[in-house]
Amino acid sequence: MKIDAAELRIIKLQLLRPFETSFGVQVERTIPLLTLLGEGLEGYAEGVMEEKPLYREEFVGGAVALLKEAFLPRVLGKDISSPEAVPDLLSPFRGNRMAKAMVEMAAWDLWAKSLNQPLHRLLGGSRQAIPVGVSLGIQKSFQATRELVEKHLSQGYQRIKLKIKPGWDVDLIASIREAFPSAVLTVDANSCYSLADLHLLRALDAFQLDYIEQPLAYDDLLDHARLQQQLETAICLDESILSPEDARKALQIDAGRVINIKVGRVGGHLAARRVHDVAQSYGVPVWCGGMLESGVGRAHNIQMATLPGFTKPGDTSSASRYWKQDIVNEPLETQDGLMPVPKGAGIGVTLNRAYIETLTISREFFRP
Ligand code: OSB
Ligand code: MG
Repeated sequence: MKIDAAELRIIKLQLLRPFETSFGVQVERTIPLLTLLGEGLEGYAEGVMEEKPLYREEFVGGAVALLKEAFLPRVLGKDISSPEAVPDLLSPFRGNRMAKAMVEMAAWDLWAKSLNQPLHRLLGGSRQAIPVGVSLGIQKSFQATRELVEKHLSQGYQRIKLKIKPGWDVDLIASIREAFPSAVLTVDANSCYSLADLHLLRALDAFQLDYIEQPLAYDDLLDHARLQQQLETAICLDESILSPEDARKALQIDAGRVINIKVGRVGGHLAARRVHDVAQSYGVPVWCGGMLESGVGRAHNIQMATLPGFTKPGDTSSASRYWKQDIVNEPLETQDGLMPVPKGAGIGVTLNRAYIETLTISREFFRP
């Protein structure tokens, strides 16, 4: 498959409502949207990095600079045997997996389209629909949180994940657990605690949480292992896992017992599948996380989540929870807690070009 050209757009998309986590409040996303052109077809991917490095180190400006100056020049005009060749082409450059993932994921979409196959079939997934939960941001009150939980449970979501931060944790969870004794509940701290908070994290053991997501530092495995030893609840790693090697090391030292796989965070589909395989070899369940993606990233995530090890409900909930209007034409909506896998070739969604035009901040075209 020959990659002839690329288009890189930056679009801004307003969230329907603010999304608050321990690292800040998000009201919109600035999304780098990459199109790779080849074989008379187009492959799409979006970047999952934030505008500022609040989640991990990557950020939109850095990704754009790298794509232009380093990554796209390595793939444009190349004839590759499959998308599995893309990570090798980019491997001289360290880190920056979210930016690399954009190239790799767009190449997978293009390749699957060139074979007229849905992407999940090429990745090895077979499910027609994937189980999903929701990630609920920090609300104004416990009452508001209870109402939101109630609403999403009644919509059929199979798991409720609540964002927590110091001062918005044990009492909140006690209140939610009391109101919903049998709901599948989890919490996500986005790295806001340390081992000094052991008493508090141990207090969460009382609420039958399915797991506690990323309680400690974004770049830590060792303290997570020390914490896991002292908790009954499983730790789920998100920020800490950037590669299959990270996953292997984490599971080897029991730093967690669940992994949140974000295709964008680990460098693309090949790496995500390898993280999945490592987890399977340790008997550890995985689920597909999200970064408030538009329909392009969401469709990629859904394709990956069809692999057999994705046994826990993921975060890829209905697009209509995030946007008044999505940038793709196909609705990505859950039914009874299940997200149907798009049926078309590649990622299975098409762009709403007229709408994207109105959201565009900048656009550049690249040739070899
Ligand atoms: O930690 O999983 C996270 C959103 C932005 C950044 C990090 C995270 C999240 C979410 C929401 O939890 C996931 C989603 O609904 O797409
Ligand atoms: Mg998380």
